[in-house]
Amino acid sequence: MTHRIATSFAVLFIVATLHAEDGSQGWLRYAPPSPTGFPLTYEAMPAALVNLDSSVEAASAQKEMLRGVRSMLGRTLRLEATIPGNDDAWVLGTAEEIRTALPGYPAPGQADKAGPGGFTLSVVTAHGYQYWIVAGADPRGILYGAFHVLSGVARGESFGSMQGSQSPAAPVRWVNQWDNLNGTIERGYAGRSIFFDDGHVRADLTRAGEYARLLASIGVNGCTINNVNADPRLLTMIPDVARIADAFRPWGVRLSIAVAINGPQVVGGLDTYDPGDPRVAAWWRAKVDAIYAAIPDFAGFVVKADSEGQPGPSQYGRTPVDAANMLAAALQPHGGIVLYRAFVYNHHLDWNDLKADRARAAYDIFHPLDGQFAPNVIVQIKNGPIDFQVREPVSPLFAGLRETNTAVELQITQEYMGQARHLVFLPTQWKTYLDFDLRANHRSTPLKDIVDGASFHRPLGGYVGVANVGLDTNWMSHPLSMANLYGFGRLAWNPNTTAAAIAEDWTRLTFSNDPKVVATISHMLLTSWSIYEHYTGPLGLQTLTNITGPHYGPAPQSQEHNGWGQWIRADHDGVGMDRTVATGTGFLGQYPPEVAAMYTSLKTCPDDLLLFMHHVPYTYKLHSGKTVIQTIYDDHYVGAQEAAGLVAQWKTLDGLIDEQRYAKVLGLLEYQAGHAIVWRDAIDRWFKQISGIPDDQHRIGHDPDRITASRMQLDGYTPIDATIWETATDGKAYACRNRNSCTASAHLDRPAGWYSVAVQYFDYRQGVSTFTLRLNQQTIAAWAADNTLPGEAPNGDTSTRFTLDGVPLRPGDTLTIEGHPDDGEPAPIDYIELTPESARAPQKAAAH
Ligand code: GCW
Repeated sequence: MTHRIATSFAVLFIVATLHAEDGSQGWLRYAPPSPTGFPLTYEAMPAALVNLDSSVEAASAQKEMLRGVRSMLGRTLRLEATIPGNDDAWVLGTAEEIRTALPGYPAPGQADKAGPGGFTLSVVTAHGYQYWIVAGADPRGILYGAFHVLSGVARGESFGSMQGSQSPAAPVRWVNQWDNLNGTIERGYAGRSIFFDDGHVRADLTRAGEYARLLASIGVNGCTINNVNADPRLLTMIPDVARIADAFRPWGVRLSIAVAINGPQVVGGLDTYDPGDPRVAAWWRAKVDAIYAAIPDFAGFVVKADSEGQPGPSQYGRTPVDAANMLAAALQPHGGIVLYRAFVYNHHLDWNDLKADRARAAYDIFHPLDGQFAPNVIVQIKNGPIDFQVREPVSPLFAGLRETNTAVELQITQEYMGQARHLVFLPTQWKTYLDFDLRANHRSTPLKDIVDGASFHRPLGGYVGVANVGLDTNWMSHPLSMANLYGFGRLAWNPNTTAAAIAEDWTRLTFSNDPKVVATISHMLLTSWSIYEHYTGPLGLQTLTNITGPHYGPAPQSQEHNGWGQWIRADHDGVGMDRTVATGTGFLGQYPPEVAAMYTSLKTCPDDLLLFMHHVPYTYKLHSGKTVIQTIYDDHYVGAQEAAGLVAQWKTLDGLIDEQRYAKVLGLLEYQAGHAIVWRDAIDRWFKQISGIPDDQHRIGHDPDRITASRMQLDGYTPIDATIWETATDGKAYACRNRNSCTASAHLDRPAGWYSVAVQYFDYRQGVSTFTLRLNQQTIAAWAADNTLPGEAPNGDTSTRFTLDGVPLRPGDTLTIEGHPDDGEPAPIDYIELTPESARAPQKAAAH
């Protein structure tokens, strides 16, 4: 958090003049499109609307058209039962219904080319009247068409420019929610489950319906409501689950559940869950029949088995095919499908075995099974071979399954990507996966064409996004994280959409059409992944976060010396996993030959994945000409600088967007900029220590602007070890224990001038310690450590800073931090940093 002395009046004034927005509507705000910057073309819009289709989806489309047009354009459309012969009208219906009612459809030269789920927008002129047509290939298509129209209106597009046919790229466009029955969400960062509470389905499912509306607006057609680490008891709650399906149905979102393969034993009373046992298959058949009796449009099952402690077919010497096909057989008569996850690996790998490699697991297990899965099974494969890291290569399994349906699993929730506290726009990253050409059979086979079914002529397949929205009013906690949910839908609908188009459209819908707002936020979104990569784990090292803890702050050592296999094999001489066939784990041999050759050769292996593929000395020179170690150092300085730049960019929007979201995002970006410094310092210190190679710019460990607690005069504060040494200065935090308050004072000898004063401290999940900052005798700031960061000890998860700008300092001044512990949180501190604000005009800050 950053604060300024004596600016509260200005802030209050702004609050009073701007309309507040809470983010609950996501990108469906239906705000009036400002007429500045584009022509308003809706004068000619028909005043009537006819809906020819009787489906629930078309009823939603109709309601949505009325709501959107009224909200954006201030007009109330008149509903007509049939196409009026004496007035213009919007016409909603299936292409077939429209052809019957309006013989002129489609107008010459306007072929209706919409495939399943698709729509065609066009204008038909008959008896001198205009009919603005939203023709769905089916009921869902009508709904998607209506949302498309409304999105266009919100962005100031004319109906003319929207005309034409669109169809979704793939049939499966699902989100997975990792919601637990007790109401918590695994890797969810936006509050509790919208579906479950305390072991039950919530009585009030309003949010489930609102979620389905958001999903429908971006073409998502399925939602798996529970954690893939599945609780078998859900299988006993079908009547209640059916209520969620009822909330989804008007929006064309089909419900799916994740199932535990041991269900027959845990809740079914059998003494086995062996997929080869006929009693087990019969149990699943009966269960599935019961589900369809309650939920006729039930979509199917998602399965995580034999992974991270989940039960699986291996218990009985069976394979994923045995388990998947047994479930598929039960679902097949009803049209249901199984998404069987390929995230199966041994998390007790032997660190000492240089051939062991978690990245190999999915291919090693699933490739031999290619061609054996039932037609209604899809193998759901994470984009990369490890686990949603900041950068990974594409999983080679996508090219290894040519007679099997596949779907790509992308992670919308920012588990390894800053947990909705850091801005990371993921479509930029996803595009690098979707566009990556695996060169199967030496021809163009980009990932998007494989999962669409085009490359290997598969009838089923698509996109799954792990979303994890929660009860937080704005769904994903960080207002800008919603761009990731939106972007997932857009890419699942059309993977050729550019990240820039997604960023721009989302910004227009979510904030405003003001060109400055659009340009600024789009730019921030589009650069954010690269910024995050710079200050976390560059060169293919993975995120370098605490993989045995919350997956949040820096903790590179946690990757090593354990069974999880996220190793980077950093030692005194070099770093990186040798995954070559000749000398390494052989992982690269899982790729088709052209890709394997590209990664194997140091000449062609891209720098940004080098250390994922190779072990090299720290002094190895990259294509950029710089050494590996200097690149690691520099990238972290660049990244922290860029994160600070995000704050500056956002501040240029003050007054251009509502104060509520402006302030919320500003607070988050300031926190992120501070945490980027924690990341930078930790990773650079760690690599400097392990490599013994100095930074050629002498930055690491030389922070002339800092006064560490160890150099202050302490009253009550005592040193404790940071649990991850590199995340605090000299591995120590200073804690206030067994006292009500403690102080740390620094006597200053800085040149007189204006300074930004940052206090680096630790904020645990538990407890709300309070701090005051005094300049000589005067209190200049007070704040509370109330950010519930994911940790209970001083480390990179909890290290954070409070910043006060515009502080006038003179030699001889004393700055004192007074900490008051609370509930086991000992008001821990690390250092003060005094940054001269040489450019600042003195009158902008308050005198003391
Ligand atoms: O990324 C890891 C997560 C687990 C998750 C697992 C998976 C649901 O840390 O929380 O479990 O992946 O995808 O199954």
